[in-house]
Formats: sequence, C-alpha cells, structure tokens
Amino acid sequence: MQKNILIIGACGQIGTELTYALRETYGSDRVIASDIREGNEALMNSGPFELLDATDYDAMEEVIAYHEIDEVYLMAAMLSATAEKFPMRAWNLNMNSLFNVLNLARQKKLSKVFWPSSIAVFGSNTPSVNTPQHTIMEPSTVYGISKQSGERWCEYYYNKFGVDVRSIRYPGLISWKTQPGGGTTDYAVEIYHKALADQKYTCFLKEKTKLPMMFMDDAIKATLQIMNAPKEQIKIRSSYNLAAMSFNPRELASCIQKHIPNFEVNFQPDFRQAIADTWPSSIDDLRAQEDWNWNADFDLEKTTAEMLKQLNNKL
Ligand code: AKB
Repeated sequence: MQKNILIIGACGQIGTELTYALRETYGSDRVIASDIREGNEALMNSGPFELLDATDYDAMEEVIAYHEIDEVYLMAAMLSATAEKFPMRAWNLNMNSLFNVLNLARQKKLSKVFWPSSIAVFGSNTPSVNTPQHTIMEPSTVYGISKQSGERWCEYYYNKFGVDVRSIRYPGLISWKTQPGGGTTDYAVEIYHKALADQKYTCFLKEKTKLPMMFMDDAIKATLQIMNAPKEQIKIRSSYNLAAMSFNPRELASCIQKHIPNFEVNFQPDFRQAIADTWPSSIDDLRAQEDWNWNADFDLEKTTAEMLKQLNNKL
C-alpha cells in the first residue's frame, strides 16, 4: 500500500538521514520533510519541504491534511545540554510537539507515529552497566525528564486510544552528513572533525566517561525496522532500549590515532560532565533483539574507519 510520510525536525542530525532513507524506500514525493527552518542544500533539493513549527497544532494539522499524511516521524527536540540552559523552552518544545502528534493520531488522522526517546531517561540511581529495559528511572536533566514523561504518554495513548506509537531510546549518535546540536554525546562527532582539521581536540568530558553510542546507519536501520515490524511484535509501547557499542573519550581517541598517529586529545570537562555522570555506561537491548530482530552492524573500529573516510571525502 502506498503511504505518505511526514518528518518533523527533518533538518536535524537524525532527521536529515531519515529523510534520505525514507525517500529511497517510498519515493521522494511521498516523504514530506518539515522543520522550523530550512536545511542544507542537498536535503532541500531532495524532495518536498514544509516550514513547520512543531508546537503549532493548527499548522501541523494543516500540513497533515494537505499532504494526506499517514505516518509521522517526530524528530524535533531540544537536546540535553541546550535544554539545561533553556528549561522551559525545552519542556514546551519536547512535550507540546509530542502531544500535537499523539492527539492528531488519536483523532485517526494518522495510522502510525515514531517518537525518539533517549538513554537520558535513566539517572544516577539506575544500574549503569547493561542497564535493563525495566529499571529505576530517575532522570535529573530537563531533557531526560521530558523524554521519560513522553514515554509514559506514548504508552498511555496506546493503551487508552490505540495510537500505534513506536519508540527507541537512542544512545549518543555518530554521523558525518549532519552535525548534532546541543547534546552531551556531541563530542563523539566533533572529535573526528577536529582530528582531520587540526590533529588536536579538547574534549568537554573526562577521559574515562564511558557512554553508550551508535553509528547513524544503525540508528536509521533500527528506526525503519521498528516502524516496519508487524504491530503485534511491538510489545513495549513506552520505548525500547537500543545498543551498539560503549566507549570513553580516551578509547575513541586511541582508535582515531590508529589512522592519524599524531592526533592529540586533552580533557577540559565542562557542565556537560555532570549530565554524562548520570547516564548509563552500557545498555541491555535484549527486548529489541527478541521482539523485532534488532542487531547492530557498527562497532567502534568500523565507525571510526567510516567516519574518517566520509569526512575526508567531504573535505
Ligand atoms: C544528547 O546527548 O542529548 C543526545 C542523547 C543521548 O539523547 N545525543
């Protein structure tokens, strides 16, 4: 069956690559990209685009009606580091955009919704090694609180109104097409750019801060996989744990040094260290493996080789 898809927040780190991937599968004209501002030239030239503020219910309803949208991927959000600076703006964007989409889905204006959660839903009382799917969740960041609340609302809308909403707790994401913005795991992208441009990098996290991470190709694969899985296979309607690899900044730098031997890294932790300190170091994603056959393709070595190759080509 042909379907029309809307991506909200299409110009961000995940949104850009998701737009390309969905356009490749369903055809450019059936995948509408939208964001509060225009994206890069390649994205803008790849298919239809709408300027859309995700907190504006009426505007969202209009775009959905005009393009006869069946599915929405809601990728607009304020990430952890920026959200600490603008708590109310983060809460407003992260929650109201979700309510807009869930309410439109409840009124049968959408058949399926994807909404991203994050490892930020966990807190310092959560077991930090192999964090289980169901465990203590006491997030202490604005972003984490918004993601945990969002998860509860997704499950509520599924149970009460039958809204087919699907979600993943993304780890830190590493990509070369689009830079991340405002996250605590952003160092793991910046470091590659700096290694190639200056052969040195000052990291804003401590060298031993181990966090769960994932290459963007795996994140896109997981997103398409959960959205394409038969409804009865999606047994968790809050959000699924998802994992690929875990490393600390020192291990990442050492891996880059195998390709760029004179690369130097030093460490000057800033306010983002306190955020990272509350997040798990590794994630147990058994339920995603069992329910919809998840498995990751990229480890640290493979990610590093691919990042350096692609960024080099870009330069
Ligand atoms: C962030 O660092 O805020 C994000 C995330 C882990 O959700 N990359």
